[in-house]
This record gives sequence, C-alpha cells and structure tokens, in this order.
Amino acid sequence: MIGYYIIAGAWVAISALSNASAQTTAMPVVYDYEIVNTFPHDTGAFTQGLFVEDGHFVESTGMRGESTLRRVEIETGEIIENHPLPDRYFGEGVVAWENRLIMLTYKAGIAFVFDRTSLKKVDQFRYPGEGWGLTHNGTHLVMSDGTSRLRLLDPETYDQVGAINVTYQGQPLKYLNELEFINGEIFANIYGKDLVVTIDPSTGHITGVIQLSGLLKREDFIAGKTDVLNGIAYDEKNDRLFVTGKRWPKLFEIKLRPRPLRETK
Ligand SMILES: [Ca+2]
Repeated sequence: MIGYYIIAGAWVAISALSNASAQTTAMPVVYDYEIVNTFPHDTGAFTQGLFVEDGHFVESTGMRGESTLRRVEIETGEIIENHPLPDRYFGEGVVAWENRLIMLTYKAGIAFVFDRTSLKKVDQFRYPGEGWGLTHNGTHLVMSDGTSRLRLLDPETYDQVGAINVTYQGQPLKYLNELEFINGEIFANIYGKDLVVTIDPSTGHITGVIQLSGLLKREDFIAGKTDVLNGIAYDEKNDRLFVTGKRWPKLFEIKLRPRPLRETK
C-alpha cells in the first residue's frame, strides 16, 4: 500500500520557519501535552535558563536591570537564593558544570562563571555573537545563539570545539532558544513559537515537535507583561518535564503524548 503521512498544525507552523520542501529525512514525531501539575512562577522572572538541581530549579532571567541567577523551589515558586547581575547586562541561559554555574548574556559577548554553592562570580569569558541558551551533553556545553547552529564548547576552556547544524527536513531551523539535554536528545524552544523541538545531536535533525499551544490560558496572560514560552527543565531522578515562559505566572509539569499519524491518499 502506497501512502504518505501528514501532520497537521505542527508541520505548518514549523515549515514556515524552515521553508521545508524536500522530504529528505524521516518525519518528526509530533507530541501533544498533558498537564500533570501547575506551579506558581514569578511574573518578574523573564525566564532565560532553567534546569533542575537537587530538587529545586536553577533559573536565569533577562532584561537590563532585572537579570538574575536564582534558585527556586519547584512546588511553591519561592525564590530561595537570588543573585542580581549588574544593570547593564541582559542575562541569558545558564548551565551547571561540576562546581560552576555558567551564564550567558544576550549581546555583551560575556559569560559569567559562578561558584555553584555560593553563587559568587569566580570567572568570566568572552564569545563571539549573541548568547541565548545553554545546556550540556555530558562532555560539552551546548549553546544556542539565535541561529540554526548550536555551538559545542569545551567546559574547561570555554573554547568552541564543534557545532551542530539543526535542520528540519533538510532546511536550517533558526531561533533555537532555551535548551535541555534529555535522554540523549536536545530539547529546544523555538523563539516566539509555542513549540519545542527535539534534536538528534549526532545529525542535527529534528526528531520531534512538541505543540504547546494553549498551555498558558488566555485568562492567565497579564497584559503588557506575559511574554513568550521559554524554559525547559528535566528532573531526571523523577522523570518530570517542566516548561514555563517569560514572566509567566505559572510553570507546568507536562507529559508528552505522541500524536497518531494520519494516513492520507
Ligand atoms: Ca533548560
């Protein structure tokens, strides 16, 4: 039987970003979500980086004059520790490596290195271009910069030692933002879209598209404040996946459900 599959919605949304035409690689799996838990989130947090550390979140926030690195209780959203950045810096993604927390800035070309326990600044380094998201794959730091290319950085020298060219159906997929390495794949927010994609780090191919439309209900939007979806964190110990957004009043624990393929003629 000859047939092909289309995946409505997600494909349309994402193909507009990538100008996908040639079906050169396997179709990604499309996932819908189910909300498992809803937790409070600080509406003053312009979320840029998010990950789970020992049962709490490490969260980095952006905007000049509002940028912070903080530890946050998962269930209550309570800020346990808060380290503000100097007003001139626009904070971006954060990652932990050994006893350090490494945090990017948007356009200053500077990353700050903090002691993981005290949050005291211990180092800084420069990089070319913009800083967006950060995660690690166990051997390298993985950094996004607004393009379709993820940089691989040596976690000791912070030198770029490689890159992953991210493609959707053979076409570059740009605006990769907050990142999270989960079970061998890189999850990435697409800036400005209610979408998270999963990336095979060995090929850069998009393997999955997570549709998060409607996650934050319209009635929960605060006019002039609530911004885009951003922030993915994974609690490996308890297999919990969290997502939130910039100045969102809520943070969600979600489960993913693969959408059944629809066969067409
Ligand atoms: Ca993350």
